[in-house]
Amino acid sequence: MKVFPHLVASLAVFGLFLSPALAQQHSDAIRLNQIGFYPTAPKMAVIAAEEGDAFEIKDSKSGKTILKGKLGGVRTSQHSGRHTRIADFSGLRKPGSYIIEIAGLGKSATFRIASRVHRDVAEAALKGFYYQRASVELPEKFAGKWARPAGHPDDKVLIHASAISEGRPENAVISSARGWYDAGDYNKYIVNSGITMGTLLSLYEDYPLYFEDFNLNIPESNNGVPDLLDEVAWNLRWMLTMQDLADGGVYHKLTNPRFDGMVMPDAAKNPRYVVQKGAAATLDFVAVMAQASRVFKNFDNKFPGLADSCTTAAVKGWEWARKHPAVMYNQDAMNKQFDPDVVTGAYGDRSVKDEWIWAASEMYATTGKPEYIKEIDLELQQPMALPTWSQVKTLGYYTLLRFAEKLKLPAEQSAALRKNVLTYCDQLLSDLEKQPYHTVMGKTAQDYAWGSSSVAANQGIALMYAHSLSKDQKYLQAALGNLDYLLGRNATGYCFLTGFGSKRVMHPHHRPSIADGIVDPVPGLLSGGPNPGQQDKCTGYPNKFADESFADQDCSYASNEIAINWNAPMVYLAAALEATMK
Ligand code: 9MR
Repeated sequence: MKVFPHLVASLAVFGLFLSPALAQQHSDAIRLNQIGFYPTAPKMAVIAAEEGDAFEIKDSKSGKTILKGKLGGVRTSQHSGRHTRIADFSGLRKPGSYIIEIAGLGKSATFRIASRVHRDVAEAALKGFYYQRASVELPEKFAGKWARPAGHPDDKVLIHASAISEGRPENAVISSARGWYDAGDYNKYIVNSGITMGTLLSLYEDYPLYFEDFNLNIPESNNGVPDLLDEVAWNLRWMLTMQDLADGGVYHKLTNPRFDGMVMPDAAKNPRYVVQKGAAATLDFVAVMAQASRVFKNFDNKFPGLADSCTTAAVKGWEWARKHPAVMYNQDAMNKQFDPDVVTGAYGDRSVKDEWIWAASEMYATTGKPEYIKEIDLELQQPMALPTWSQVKTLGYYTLLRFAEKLKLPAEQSAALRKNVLTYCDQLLSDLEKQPYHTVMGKTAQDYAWGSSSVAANQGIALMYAHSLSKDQKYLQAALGNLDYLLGRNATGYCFLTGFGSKRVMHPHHRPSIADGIVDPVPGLLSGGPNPGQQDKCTGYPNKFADESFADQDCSYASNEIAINWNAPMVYLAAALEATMK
């Protein structure tokens, strides 16, 4: 092509050569919730640069300046030593679309101030579970461009040598269909389903009214049951099949021996097994079944018999765990003894004290029988532990607090539970003013564990409980701050929920998103987030700093996978805030 330099120069002056993307380019150093803010909420952007000392908020359409302010003092990241300054524009409450501009630095992408501003986020994150459904086709009507054929029918699952029992010899075949794929892989793990289901069922119990008009456009929508519970039922029905009815024990997981390749679900044809029963899986199962029986009791006409089946399953599981309290799932030991070797997600645990606390609390709340918690040390004098797949006692505390009055808990016990949660949240809040992103998330490097996004979301949930216990706004504001973190106010600048934000996660470690040939990843999935462990050894990490150790690459299973136990607290936090800020 012949080039006329003067013409190129003048066209460039008029911006005619700028692609729309470039024309809209915004400063990566301006970090904020890329979706927006509630009118009455605190509103902050973090400036991760040395430039600038003042900011302006402009109407995104007219370009008119709406508010001017000064940046706050310099804060230093404990992880990277980098400097940040806060632009606080909480004073702006008028609904609209805005950008923030820093002289010498540039502009942010457009964000909104609106009521119900996180409704789409909450809906999409819950719909994310629909996209994880195993054993069923996702038609275009519900799945849009991510429609796909059914995969993993799981109607012919083999009994692994580690899992034999009377009537179920090695390689006997059982049906164990439905359920959600755990994560970027296609296996189904009871332990991780446990915390996921507990979180979603608790969300329903804490905010039932909010889910009355929450329509996800899934096949069961408009069946007279909240979509949240329809989605939960998909996994619940699978979980029920994981109990060996001969003795009540629950298989640890349903899995291939090795991970499937990066293929679509229908292309994955490897044999699948249920493996060894264990105390952790069984107790998590008991907790979920007890809670589900309480919740589904109110929908008996829509799910005939389901609540009763859950109660029976819970009781049988409880009895099995009483008889086999020391059976731990140790994958390496199992592989030494049995074939084929299984090398998929282990979810192994060394102590089930916390699983007992959770299971006992749910059994007590459902049956009203105090004997379930009588012999259990609730460990209320110990500091609260944030829920993770391997540490679930606090899920039991949340349930006991929810039903404290109904169960007529002794005043002393209620007070201890309350203190446990509030003390934890007060510690989260300490030194908030010094934090580089003004979030309780990320104070210590330990927050950036594998799946750090779920740490932020679970801290947010704890803060929501602290708020409802105390009515103190500081907890609510800190919970909002962690949602801001997840949606962009963080040291990576990414919005961690797929399908959302101006700086998006595009390459999650998620088999369908990799294999489907569609540019956009499956939406509504929460990326794991920074993890300085960098166990995947991908080359795209920017550095080793805890808060920046994130690579938007599909090889990065340690920082950029998605998982149901991370999505569930994301749904909880977004929906609980929507319900509370309305
Ligand atoms: O979330 C799990 C994390 O806590 C563990 O450190 C990690 C390594 O064992 O495994 C994570 O869980 C993965 C599971 O084992 C398999 N499916 C994908 C999960 C998310 O990465």
